[in-house]
Amino acid sequence: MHILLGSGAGTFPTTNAYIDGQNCAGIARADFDGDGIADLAVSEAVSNSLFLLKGNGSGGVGDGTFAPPVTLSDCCFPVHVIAADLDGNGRPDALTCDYQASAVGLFRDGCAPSSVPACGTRIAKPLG
Ligand SMILES: [Ca+2]
Ligand SMILES: [Ca+2]
Repeated sequence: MHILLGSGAGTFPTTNAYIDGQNCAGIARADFDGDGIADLAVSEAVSNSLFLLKGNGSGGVGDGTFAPPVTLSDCCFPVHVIAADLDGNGRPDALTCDYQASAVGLFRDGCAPSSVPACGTRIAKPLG
């Protein structure tokens, strides 16, 4: 996954690589750790992973760069990810669409230190 930062003049002079040599399938943007700066959740189907990248910056303002990815284990070819607060606790959760399991995987509260249940634990929700 590469992020091309725009110049504001229709060009993208800076490219930052974060996840090389993988098959990134989906990206969701949310402030998963509650510091006011946008973070990313990236689904990677072939390695059965969900990557979380914490946005860099200070004072709640991001600088367009991200910390190295933290890998969370998914099981079944996650091909898409969305961010939404599914349990209504005010913190975004990540929901993956797991192709090989015909299920969705729920990662609650974006791997924040105070997450309950444990950070990065996938909760399978079979479809049908
Ligand atoms: Ca954040
Ligand atoms: Ca939540």
